[in-house]
Amino acid sequence: MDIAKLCIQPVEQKLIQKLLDAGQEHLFADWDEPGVNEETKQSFISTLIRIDGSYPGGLTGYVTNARKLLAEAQKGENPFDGFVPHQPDVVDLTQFDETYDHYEAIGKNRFDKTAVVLVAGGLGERLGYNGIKLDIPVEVTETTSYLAHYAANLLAMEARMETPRPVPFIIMVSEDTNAKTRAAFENNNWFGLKKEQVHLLKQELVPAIADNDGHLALKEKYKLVLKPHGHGDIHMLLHTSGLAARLHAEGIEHFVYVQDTNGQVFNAIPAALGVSTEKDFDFNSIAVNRIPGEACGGLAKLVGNGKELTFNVEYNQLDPLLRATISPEGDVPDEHGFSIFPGNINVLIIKAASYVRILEKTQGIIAEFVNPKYNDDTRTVFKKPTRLETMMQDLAKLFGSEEKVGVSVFDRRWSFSANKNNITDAAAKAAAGGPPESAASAEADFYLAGRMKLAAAGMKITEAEQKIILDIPVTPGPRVILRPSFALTLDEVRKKIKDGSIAGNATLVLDGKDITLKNVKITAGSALVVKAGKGAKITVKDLKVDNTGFEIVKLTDEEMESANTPEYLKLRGYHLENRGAQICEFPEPGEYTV
Ligand code: UGB
Repeated sequence: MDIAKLCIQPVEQKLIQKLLDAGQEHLFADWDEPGVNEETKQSFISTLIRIDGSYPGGLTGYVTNARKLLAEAQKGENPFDGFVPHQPDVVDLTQFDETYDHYEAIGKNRFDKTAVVLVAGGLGERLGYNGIKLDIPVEVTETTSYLAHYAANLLAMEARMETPRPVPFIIMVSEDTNAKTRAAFENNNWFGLKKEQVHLLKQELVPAIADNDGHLALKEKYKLVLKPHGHGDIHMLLHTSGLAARLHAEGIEHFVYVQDTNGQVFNAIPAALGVSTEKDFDFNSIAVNRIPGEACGGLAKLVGNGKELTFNVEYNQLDPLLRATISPEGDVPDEHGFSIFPGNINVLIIKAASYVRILEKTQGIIAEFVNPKYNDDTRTVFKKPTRLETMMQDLAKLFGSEEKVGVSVFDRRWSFSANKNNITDAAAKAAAGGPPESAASAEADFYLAGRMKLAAAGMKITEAEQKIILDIPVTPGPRVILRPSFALTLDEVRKKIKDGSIAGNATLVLDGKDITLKNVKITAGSALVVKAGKGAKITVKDLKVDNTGFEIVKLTDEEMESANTPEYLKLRGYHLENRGAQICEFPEPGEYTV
């Protein structure tokens, strides 16, 4: 192909020449003669230009990185050769004790120096939902979406600051999720947030690679095969957009990273921020006790080769590492039934100063890896094109001995219950004894966290009997929702709730800052919903709530099949019906007693 004859811009000619020099002639081989398929050619070149601009080092940098990583992969080297895993520096926050209160008290004063980063570029193939996961309701008592729930937490954080300032909310989207995420904000008046505090950063796909020589794969003439680069892109985007450095300069000291469907995450954030602050951790991973074999990485300190590094060993690499070192039987349970190392739930708290420095040094390209599936032992031919990937938690691999890397372990269902699996897979996981991580189990755990808060305040809880819905076990009640506006810490819950009881399938929803409950008894199946607007002070005292409440109603086979049933209900297999809940709403300022 004669580039000079192509009717394109100099910058495009330059890129094509660079690609030719980098051994990518096949991309331009057998092109049609000038005048034929010009639009398709132009669109192909535009794609190349776009990807070249979005990857630090450009497309040729990507090819160079790919060749290096593919050569290493071909040798089949063990990335952990010479390292032995040890327990990381752990702060145990699995109990609501003095230590927990201590860290929460520190963390709640740090909200004005915190930015929240949500990675939401994933399509959620395991869940198979026909929309963005952020739009799925985390609970169907009031049908609050994950995004609305996260936004409410940010507003509640702001409301607790001495000098309120909006909490920066950075959301990574992808081509798959961009338009719908924007629409969710626009259709809901930005969930009460200020438009300027929300930063949507879009990750681009990267080209797939056909072979060990780093040839970019073509789907057909003039069309690359493009694939996601993984959640680690968030670091690159925070660097190339200049946002991390700017927010740090504006006073942000910690970035908190969360995933798209974890309704529990803000329960743990205040105490974890307290840990990061007091221990001066540069990198703090929120973790849970891990069940052996589950799709959740293990956090370990790897010691060897003159180094000591604490990071997540991804679930597919953990068993071989353990077999080769400290546990010949592999990823097996300890005496408590848990895996040897705490489980990574990909909730990270990173100190802004160290983060910005590391981003500068690396251009935000964090520990890329490649995972080709080879045709045979010669490791020369791939079954299908592969691509470079990154995982956000791998940033920790760049934190050396000068930095402090630690782990804060929380009660699992208090801090993590994701909605990742479709009903069939979730049922299989439950049958195998693991967490189903489905819409129903995530919702049940959302209510459980509410019960844990009530119990910490001294309320008497009697749980409902377990129900099996679509082969997934759930504890249906009491369904307790303490909105972030009501309380963000255990200390706040304890100050606002005294005595009382709640039982069985009962429901309690508290929404608003100035609500106090004294000796409120909610009988099985009954429901109390209290909502306080700005300036409304409500005291609910010595009240026995005994009504027909909300009822969980299983969807019939017909409803499960029907196109009229919302997909978020089909993911659960039930809906909730209000049979006579006591709903007390006080939108106007004033003092009220119920
Ligand atoms: N995501 C993106 O934003 N962009 C992408 O390209 C891909 C994903 P998955 P995964 O929760 O237990 C992680 O697919 O990667 C977002 C950890 O690596 O749900 O299999 C996506 O939208 C693992 O150690 O998870 O596993 C979502 O918000 C363990 O912690 C997030 O990235 C595991 O999560 C995670 O994507 C877990």
